[in-house]
Amino acid sequence: MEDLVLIGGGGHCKSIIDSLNDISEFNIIGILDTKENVGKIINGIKIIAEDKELEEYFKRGVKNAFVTIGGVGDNSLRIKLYQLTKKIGYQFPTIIDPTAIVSRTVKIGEGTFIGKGSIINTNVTIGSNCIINTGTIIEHDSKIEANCHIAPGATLSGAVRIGENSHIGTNSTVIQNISIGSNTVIGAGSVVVKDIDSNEKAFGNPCRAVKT
Ligand code: JB3
Repeated sequence: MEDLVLIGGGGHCKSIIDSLNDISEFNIIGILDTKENVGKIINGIKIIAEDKELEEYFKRGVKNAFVTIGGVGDNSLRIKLYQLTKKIGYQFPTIIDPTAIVSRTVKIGEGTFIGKGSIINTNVTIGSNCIINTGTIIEHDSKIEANCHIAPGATLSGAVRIGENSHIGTNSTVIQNISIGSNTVIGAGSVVVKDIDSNEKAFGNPCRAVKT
């Protein structure tokens, strides 16, 4: 098994460790987190160091990393850590929970996590460093760009397009052929029946952008 270092030791990290335990493809050498958390044990895995040790671990031969910080709405820290880690030379696996149903025709970028019970139908494309969280449904021909978080229970119907860095809230519904732009947050439980632009915060049924 190849060595793997996780970055961020919170709730989302626990979800990913749980999936990795059922995949047994990687040897998790430890978690990197902030100074005050070094030494803590998260689902049986130790927080071994701060981010500044990433280069040292790479030099020692650890070639795989995974960003296990989640983020609800603001994923700037996820993106920063992903870019920093990639620059050092780390590779990022795609982690798919064994209970997810993923069509053979789906394309998934590096560093993306597909959570328990998700259903990803035919011809879907998902970019890098995304979170497709527990129990989501992504229907045929949908396209999700990099750094997106599709939160638990969200349903995207056919040919939906989500721009990069966007967050689709827990249990939201997006009907077929809808486009949602980049850097946009869709609030939990929304029903999206019309396109939503980039850089918006939107919520409700029907989902409407709010002036911030
Ligand atoms: O909604 C769901 C199902 N999950 C949420 C997930 C998507 O996002 C979850 O409920 C949380 O809202 C969030 O999960 P996350 O990111 O694990 O949140 P939290 O439990 O607060 O853990 C964040 C961890 O990142 C903490 O251990 C922080 O100390 C750590 N952290 C903060 N800044 C950092 C840094 N770790 C590293 N390596 N580097 C940092 O700069």
